[in-house]
Amino acid sequence: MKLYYSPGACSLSPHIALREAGLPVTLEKVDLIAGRTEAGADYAAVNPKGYVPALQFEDGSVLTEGAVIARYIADLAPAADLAPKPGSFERFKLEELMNFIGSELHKAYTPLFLPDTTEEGKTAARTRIAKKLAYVEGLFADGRSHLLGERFTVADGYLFTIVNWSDSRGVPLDAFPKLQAFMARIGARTSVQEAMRAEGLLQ
Ligand SMILES: N[C@@H](CCC(=O)N[C@@H](CS)C(=O)NCC(=O)O)C(=O)O
Repeated sequence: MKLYYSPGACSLSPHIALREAGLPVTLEKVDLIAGRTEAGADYAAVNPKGYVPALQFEDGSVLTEGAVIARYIADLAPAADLAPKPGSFERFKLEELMNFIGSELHKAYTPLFLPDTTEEGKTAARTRIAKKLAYVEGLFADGRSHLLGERFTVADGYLFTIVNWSDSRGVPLDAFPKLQAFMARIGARTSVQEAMRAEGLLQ
């Protein structure tokens, strides 16, 4: 399998999942502005949507949408226990989280990456993000260490990936101590350290 990624982008989430699953993968960096991969290929031929991540299989088929790729990886490696059993209520709680992170949190950060967002637009985005992070902080109110309880799932890797943008995008986390502790906990995992190192984000 080959994961098309951009350093520190949302592709870090399936990258973490692949390392947690212990699945062999090659990485190919994408220049999102030029629309080319580091091997010089036209990235639109891999993912016509133009964005990362994309996971390509030996037969050439491609899976896109990070939240879906992460769940696919979890189901490819059931022994790694990265997601509850398909069809179970717990699995739907995972789906609920993945959908929330993908459609609400992930996309709320997007204006902070766009060159044409005004200062007012950025302030409004930070206000919207803070509301969503307050909801996430509440999920940890019962003392749980991970989103679904005490074990790591692909939702934790996805949440870590998105909230990890906060510092560089001027999103304060001071009001969310439990979320900060979660970020430190997930950031210390071997899979996360390895993935970040491989993307050139850590020494
Ligand atoms: N719905 C997609 C969105 C992916 C996405 O927003 N990717 C960003 C990086 S985090 C990107 O590649 N942006 C460049 C672009 O849209 O051209 C998913 O969840 O996988």
